Amino acid sequence: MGLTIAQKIIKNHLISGEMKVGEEIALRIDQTLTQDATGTMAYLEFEAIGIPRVKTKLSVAYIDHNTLQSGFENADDHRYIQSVAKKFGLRFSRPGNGICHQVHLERFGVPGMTLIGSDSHTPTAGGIGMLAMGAGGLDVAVAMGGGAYYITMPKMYKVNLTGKLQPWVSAKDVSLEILRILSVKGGVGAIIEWGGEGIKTLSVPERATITNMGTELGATTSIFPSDEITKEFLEAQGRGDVYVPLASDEDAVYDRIIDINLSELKPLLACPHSPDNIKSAEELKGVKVDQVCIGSCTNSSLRDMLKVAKMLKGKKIDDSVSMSVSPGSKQVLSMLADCGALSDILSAGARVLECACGPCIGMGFSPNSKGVSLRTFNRNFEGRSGTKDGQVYLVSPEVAVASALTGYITDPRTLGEYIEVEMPDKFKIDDSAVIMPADEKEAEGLEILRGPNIKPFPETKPLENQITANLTLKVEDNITTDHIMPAGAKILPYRSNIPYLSKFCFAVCDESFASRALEAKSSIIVGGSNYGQGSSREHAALVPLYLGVKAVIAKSFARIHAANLINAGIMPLTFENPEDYDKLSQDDKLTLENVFDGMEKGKITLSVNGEKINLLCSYTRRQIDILKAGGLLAYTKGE
Ligand code: MIC
Ligand code: SF4
Repeated sequence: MGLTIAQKIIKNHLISGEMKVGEEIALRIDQTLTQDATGTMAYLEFEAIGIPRVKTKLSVAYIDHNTLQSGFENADDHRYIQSVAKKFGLRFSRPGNGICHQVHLERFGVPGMTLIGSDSHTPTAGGIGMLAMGAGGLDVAVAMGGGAYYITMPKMYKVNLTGKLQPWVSAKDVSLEILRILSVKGGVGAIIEWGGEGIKTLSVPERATITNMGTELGATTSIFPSDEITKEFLEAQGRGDVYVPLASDEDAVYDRIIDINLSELKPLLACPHSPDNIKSAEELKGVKVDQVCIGSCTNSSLRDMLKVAKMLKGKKIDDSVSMSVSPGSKQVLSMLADCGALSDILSAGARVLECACGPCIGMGFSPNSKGVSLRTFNRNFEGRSGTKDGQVYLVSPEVAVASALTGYITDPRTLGEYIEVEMPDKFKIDDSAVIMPADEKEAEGLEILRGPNIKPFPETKPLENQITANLTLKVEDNITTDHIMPAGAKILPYRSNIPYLSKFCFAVCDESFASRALEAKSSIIVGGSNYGQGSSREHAALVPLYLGVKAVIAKSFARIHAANLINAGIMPLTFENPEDYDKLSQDDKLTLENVFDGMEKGKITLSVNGEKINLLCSYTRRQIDILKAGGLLAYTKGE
């Protein structure tokens, strides 16, 4: 039987396990990346594991999320990460060098290799045929130490593209169309491979927009073949030597095939507050727009920015609109400057922000009260922009600029003649903002620089066989990590200070949760389906751990979050009968009985109000041992 692209890469990197859907497999990891908001914790964990040097082929520590440095906290964290990188053998990408995924695609990604990153949009590198996955910081720390990365062998989906995008329709619309088809949970447990004749019309940056947003489907990752287009891109980046061709076998078998005709797509928008809440620009035309933001790891390539600049050239954005443009990398920004496109953007009235995540993670540029904000980003979860009642729509750069010019949601097809952009044969290569590690000898004498904001990892205890706890919070379907552990300018500086962060846990849903949980000492959270979708932030597990959460019972879980819970020693459990969700109420006293035996059998009994409810778990041997030890760190140290 033939293999898919992902199956081929998995086969080449398989350390243990069988490549059977649903089985746990262990993969050898070639490259890792971290960003600052998850990085500090990941490196503290790496230090705790106690390995003196990273063992991967390449590991990069990026600073891109919190670059405001509004107090000492971030500057301290950045200095810590920089000193760790130098000592342990990682490259350090300075703040301002760009968003990790954009820079990794440009400068470091290699087709056919495996990459894990402590950021859920790591699959962006699937745009050049890498098997790239988002993971919790602890999993990245283990991989840096040469350990395997464990996943459940995913199903294989194929999206077959035919036709060609019509003028004013873009790769972002392909992402939004697949979200419309599959929803935010439709990719859970699957790898999405993009293929068909239509892919020959898509450049690497367009492919990367699509693999980037595969994260919003809940997919394990998304991947494109590595072909002539990949080769051209790598050559233009001066990295032609890392090119290898990669394609699926003719007789590869897929669990599901979805057909999309690119020629039929229209400009789309994801309406508040979910990336799968899709409507067309035609339907929404006339909605007043207050703010437009262009950038993020989804749409910040040179190609996107040149298009934006061309659309804005000689024009003015509407007086009522405030617009920002954040180029994805220093390479993009300096090429925009060199060709004059930057001044076209500025002359049109847009603000140019730093090459960083910026508004995407609520680091400034929050919309006005109830403000309508059109963003070329990938997430529009409630409150993520920093304005609780902000109305965020996810759009392509074309829809964003068309709407900025008119002040209303505008179908760019009404703008008239289409604007084509030409890509350069050679990108401007300047890696001066990437600091190389010290050699092994020099590294021995180097000191790690720590600031007072870095607080220790929360205490963990081995699991108990009987758990009695209060149901301190009951939440609905599709709870995101932005609900569990919000980010934004006020909180992000404290990503290495779990006690402080804990005050904000679930604040979007219930401001009194944190104090209630602390008081209860031992608690259980109940959720609906797709609990923990979104970010890879392990803080969404470490903070509940600190607050005494022992288990989360939900109808279903998002992949990375479930893994992070187990890594933190918190049990993710699902209802055998989803209707039992209705039987539970906040403040119920819950008892999980015979936990050890139940974990082996895959079924644990919950006693509540004199009634018994069956809960399911399908932990592997390794996961049972991790949970029993009180989390992956304790388990790894005890091994
Ligand atoms: C996000 O887009 O939510 C983030 C911020 O990049 C996160 C990582 C984090 O929370 O630090 C992600 O996607 O994993
Ligand atoms: Fe940064 Fe936004 Fe991308 Fe997350 S989704 S990595 S915050 S740009």
